[in-house]
Amino acid sequence: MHDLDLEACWLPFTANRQFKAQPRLLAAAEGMYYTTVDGRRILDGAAGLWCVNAGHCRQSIVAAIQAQAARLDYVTAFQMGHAAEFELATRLAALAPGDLDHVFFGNSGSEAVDTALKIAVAYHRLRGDGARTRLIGRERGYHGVGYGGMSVGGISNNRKLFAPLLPGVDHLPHTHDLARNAFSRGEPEHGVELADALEHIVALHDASTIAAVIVEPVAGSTGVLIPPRGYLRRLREICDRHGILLIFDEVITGFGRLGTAFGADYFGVQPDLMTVAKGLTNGAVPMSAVLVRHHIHQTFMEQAPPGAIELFHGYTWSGHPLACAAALATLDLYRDEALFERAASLSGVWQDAAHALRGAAHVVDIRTIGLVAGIELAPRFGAPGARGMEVYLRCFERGLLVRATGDIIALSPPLIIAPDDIERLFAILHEVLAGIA
Ligand code: PXG
Repeated sequence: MHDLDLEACWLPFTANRQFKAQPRLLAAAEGMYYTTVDGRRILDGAAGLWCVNAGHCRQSIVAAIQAQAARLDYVTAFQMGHAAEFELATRLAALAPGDLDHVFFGNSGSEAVDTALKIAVAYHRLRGDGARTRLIGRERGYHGVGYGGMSVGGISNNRKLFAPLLPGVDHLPHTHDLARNAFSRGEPEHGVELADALEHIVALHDASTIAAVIVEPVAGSTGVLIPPRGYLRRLREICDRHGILLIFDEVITGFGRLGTAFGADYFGVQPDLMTVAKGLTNGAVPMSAVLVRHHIHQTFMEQAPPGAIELFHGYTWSGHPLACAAALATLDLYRDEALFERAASLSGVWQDAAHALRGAAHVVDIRTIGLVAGIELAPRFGAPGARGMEVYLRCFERGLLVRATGDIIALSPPLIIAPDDIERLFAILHEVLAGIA
């Protein structure tokens, strides 16, 4: 590897100069572990990046991709199809809660989000409610990096250099409340009233101008922000009262992360549209999807003249055969190994282990839900994020992959993690925390 030239590749969301001075290169993966180019094993505490829910390089997924690549490599999804995309859509519709019974395929979470926002605005327009164009996101929300997702997103670093963003976007306040909710298990007790901010936005702009609200059921990227008890239900009620569509961005919470198929199931709240990606193919091939409720899809089918295209939107790789093959094999694994149920039954052990870090050096909050944990550290004076980054780097040296976002360590292992790996993971993290300033 000494002759590998790192210069030309511009890595995303990465300190490129620091990385290239001290690169971390992975060569292989299996089950719960990566192997580095120099042969070290790394326990995957992040499921890659919240996506490898069934563990790495699962044989049935590998075989399905290989067979599909040899049989039928590519089919345009425009006025054309292949069996796997229809089969996959049917299975996703059956897995999804309520009447989310139509599925539009994309290739990334960002594309799914932009697709969902476009469907929401177009739906109102088709019904003759064309003034409903306003989109409501949330502070600290992450919905990918397209102009739509970035605009409804609420992370300043992701937005500030790229203006002008979409006009007509407002944000709900985030729900993070260390003073009242520190060290919560599951949904924190305080903060349901934060959903009422939507009523204020409605009062300001009038409901007749608002198309949709988009939130992550649990905000992942900004450090595991779990909704206060009753919060999502109240958002749903306010949306219903005012004819506003509710979009759940389940790119992270989908496919068992919370011990249920989707976050909507965990919280018992029905969204009108749902975006998924990541765990859909176990990370093996890029793919995303938007799931849409029956009446929304029906509106498009009824409004366009017979023979006309109903939605002028789509991607060259929508429903790509390799992605469909990977997704079908992934859904089989989730079902056959009962991985969502496994996540639910392991969740107690996982959360106990996470909360046992209470009192460890620098830890100011631990929050857990399903097979997720957010460990918030006190920032170093004058250097926010530095401590989180050091923990990330030290963990990697010690053979553990975590995700650091600012000074929050996010943990989200593959759902196949065994109790002894849970113990190992937190033991490494504990030692690392004890060893840094
Ligand atoms: N929505 C949500 C909720 C996400 O978590 C996206 C959309 C965008 O997906 P794509 O496939 O376009 O990347 C995401 C992506 C992190 C991290 O540090 C999380 C994501 C991306 C990058 C970093 O937790 N999630």
